[in-house]
Amino acid sequence: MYEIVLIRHGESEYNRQNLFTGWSDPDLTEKGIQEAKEAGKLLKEAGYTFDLAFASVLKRSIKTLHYILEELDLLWLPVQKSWKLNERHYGALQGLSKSETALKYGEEQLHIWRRSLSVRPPLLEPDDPRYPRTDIRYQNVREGDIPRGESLEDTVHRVGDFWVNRIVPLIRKKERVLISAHGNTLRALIKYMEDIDEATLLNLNIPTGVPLVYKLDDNVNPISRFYLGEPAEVQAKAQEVANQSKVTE
Ligand code: DG2
Repeated sequence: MYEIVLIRHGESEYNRQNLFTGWSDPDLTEKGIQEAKEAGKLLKEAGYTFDLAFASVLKRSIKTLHYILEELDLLWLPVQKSWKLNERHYGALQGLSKSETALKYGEEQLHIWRRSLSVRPPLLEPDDPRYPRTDIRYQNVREGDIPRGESLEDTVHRVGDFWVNRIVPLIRKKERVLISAHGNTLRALIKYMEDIDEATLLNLNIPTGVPLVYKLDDNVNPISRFYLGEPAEVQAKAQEVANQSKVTE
């Protein structure tokens, strides 16, 4: 039996302002830093340690990992960063207010854009400054692979591919792995691993900065998952994420 720990980064500046983030690269807020440190403390208290960690190439994921590793006295740990763990690309919604978008298009449409499996957001135009083709961190990514907006299903493909080819072989070698990623990257991974139905997926909200532990069987298939931390607090944090679709938020 194996175990892996996943975490969504702590609160970012865009989360605080309730803006669609995707591949935008805002920093952590002070609260986000505290959430990351708290996650590190929880992991330490529960006796977790790691051999290797993963992050996306976005600073909220990288810094969250750094604060966790600092709490665990594991700052020396090898870290692999990949764009394949980036947040789902939110297309032309990136940078817009979620509550103002709900006001303009309705809460139902907003919920579909945020939580459905196959609906893509409005796509970025290729000449949009938010299209990251010239961003040096993506210089080795094939142009056709750089998204202009993704459905969760699109994200499931790239994250699933990364899981199977880059992470599962390490787990089989008994490497203890920690992954610092994003709300929809983790929803995509959960969808990939458990093949949960769309109704469940629509209501699956990942709180910021709370470690999510997966128990895996000998074939690296999931047996169970649970959050570390006080269940009522974790539930309240997940509900906060759900409420970001509301006009009044
Ligand atoms: C959020 C998730 O991503 O947003 O892209 O706005 O995890 O990087 O903060 P994260 C974003 P929702 O899908 O919850 O609206």
